[in-house]
Amino acid sequence: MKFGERLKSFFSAKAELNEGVFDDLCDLLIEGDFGATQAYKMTEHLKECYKKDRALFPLQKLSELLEDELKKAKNIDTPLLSDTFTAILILGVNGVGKTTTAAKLSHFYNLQNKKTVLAAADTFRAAAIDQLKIHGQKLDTRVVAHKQGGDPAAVVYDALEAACSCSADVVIADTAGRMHTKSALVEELCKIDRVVESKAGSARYLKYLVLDATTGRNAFTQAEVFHSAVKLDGVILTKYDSSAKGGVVFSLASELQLPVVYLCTGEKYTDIEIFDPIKFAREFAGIN
Ligand SMILES: Nc1nc2c(ncn2[C@@H]2O[C@H](COP(=O)(O)OP(=O)(O)OP(=O)(O)O)[C@@H](O)[C@H]2O)c(=O)[nH]1
Ligand SMILES: [Mg+2]
Repeated sequence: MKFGERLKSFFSAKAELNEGVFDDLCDLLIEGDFGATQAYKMTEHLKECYKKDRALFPLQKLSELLEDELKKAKNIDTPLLSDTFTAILILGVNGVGKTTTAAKLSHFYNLQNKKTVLAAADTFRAAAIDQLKIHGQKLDTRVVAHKQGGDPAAVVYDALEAACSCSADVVIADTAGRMHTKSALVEELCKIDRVVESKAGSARYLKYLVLDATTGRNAFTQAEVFHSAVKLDGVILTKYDSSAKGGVVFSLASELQLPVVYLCTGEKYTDIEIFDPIKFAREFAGIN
């Protein structure tokens, strides 16, 4: 059951909105992957609003408060709205869906007449390069790759050169999964970041962190570590089609000012959409 449905049935089962209901709501929000402090603040705010206006529909008000939380994230243009050449680095821990998302983005931009080049900068995991090459073949998109064990920064460097020579609009670099708890891997990421930053020059350079929505609050910790290492531009939330609740999105916005840019809802190339904050807040609150 989607989280919004749970919230809806929670309220429809209540005869009156007393103190206990708001306490239970706080617990429910925490179950929906809200941080405890944020869930408490949100519930208190809702309670205050209700005291002033007993006629308010709590889910409608909750959805408005959630939208306000999402507005705390910075705004970010997608490459589709700009003619500036864009380099995108896809980051994240192991298995969250980075390679699949890199391919989905390539497909998404290609459909909008933006030429893409994929960079196989996961030189660490056996078969990662071939995995991206297969996507490249299916999508009829060029993949720049070196050998396994090579320098990932050099791969991105070459992909940027290749993109220049074939007049591509966007380079999408898939990187190796790295645990945020391993400092050596995070340091290696800083090096890749420095190389790409200097090579990108006047191009737009975006760093997107891929987060698996099913990992709940752990996704927030991952975002904190990656963001402090390389200053992220946005998040791509994957596996939202599974039993994911998604409350972590609100903490990303309010505590790290990080926007979710794309939402992925399946394994197909087409299972990606631009994140719509209003739609997300309404769905989370069970208002359709
Ligand atoms: N249901 C669902 N599955 C997804 C989604 N995105 C990716 N996957 C699946 O998640 C699994 C891992 O995807 P990958 O793209 O290989 O993940 P990765 O982050 O590149 O993994 P590593 O390179 O090993 O770190 C695959 O089975 C994908 O099909 C999504 O939005 N929904
Ligand atoms: Mg991968």
